[in-house]
Amino acid sequence: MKKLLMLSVALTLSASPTLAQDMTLNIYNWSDYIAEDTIEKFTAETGITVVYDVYDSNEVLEAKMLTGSSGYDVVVPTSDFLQRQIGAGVYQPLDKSQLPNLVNMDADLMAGAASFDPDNEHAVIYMWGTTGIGFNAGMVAERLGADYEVSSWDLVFDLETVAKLGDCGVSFLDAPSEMLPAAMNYLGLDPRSTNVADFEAGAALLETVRPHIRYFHSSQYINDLANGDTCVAVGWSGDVFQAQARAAEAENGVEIGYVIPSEGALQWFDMMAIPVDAPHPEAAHKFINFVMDAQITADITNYVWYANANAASMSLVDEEITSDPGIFPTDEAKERLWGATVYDARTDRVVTRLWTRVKSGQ
Ligand code: N2P
Repeated sequence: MKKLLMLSVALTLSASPTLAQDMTLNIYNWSDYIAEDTIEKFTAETGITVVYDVYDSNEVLEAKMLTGSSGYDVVVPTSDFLQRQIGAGVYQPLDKSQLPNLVNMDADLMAGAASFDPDNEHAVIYMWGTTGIGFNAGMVAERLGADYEVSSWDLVFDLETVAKLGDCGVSFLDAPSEMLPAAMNYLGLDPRSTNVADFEAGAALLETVRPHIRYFHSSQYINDLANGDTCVAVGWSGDVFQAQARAAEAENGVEIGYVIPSEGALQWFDMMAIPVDAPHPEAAHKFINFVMDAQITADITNYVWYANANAASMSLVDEEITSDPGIFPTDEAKERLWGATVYDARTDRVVTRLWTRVKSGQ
């Protein structure tokens, strides 16, 4: 009976391939990274049902992509990871004839993304941001003095400073390719270096401050900062602003700030791409095109507080966001940002080994 049923399902599917292909879409995106109504609107417009899963780490996404048969139709790797995964044959070229909204994209930012994906063949920018420091203004002032201005990586990398914050809770991202370069940069080394000795030096610095770090996690800090359960987080721009917004909404007196530290920070680009074995590539193109609609992208930015690369959306983005230098850095701050380096397999192994050591604290 079961066999028969399966056979009839298979027959139905093959009898109307387009219909079957178009009706569902499996999306795998970062957590806290989409407006509340984006998926609803997409389904209303297209009739396509969406299964939406989330992650908070490029490594987790990469493991799934390299294994294959993930079942996902749209995924959102960061550009350096994207490049490595393209090299592994993980993504299909986009059919740009199905993406008319590409005209909305900012040409300069897309040209920048093309350095990871020539001609933007496989991916479109979803959102971008920086990796900086989120902090609870009141708790930090209590411990470091009302005059202390949070503007430097000293807050988390200077042992004497971070030691004073240990009791209120400091968290680091569980993102080795972001944390190690930040530490290297603080030491005056090139954050884009792939020298083993430079990674070792960065890891040594992180191990020194490790006793004062409460946890390594890449999404938990949003709520913790918002609730006053932690006071400092190395985190992603928009996520820190979401913590700020949640605290404001809760009217709990918690005041959260975000800084791109004076020594500089990583600027990253998250890219929408379609796995080579995606079950619904046509629906995937529809979704990517839908996101590139000026209003839809503006709605996402207005909700998640991340900068987008959609020039046509800018006039629809809240002024509070476009004018915030933590979200859209000033030209002067931009000079201090660095782009991600693509690690080959050997470098990746070094980074993974050192990261395990830093996290375990031994
Ligand atoms: C969203 C995090 C996206 C930034 N929560 C990571 N590149």
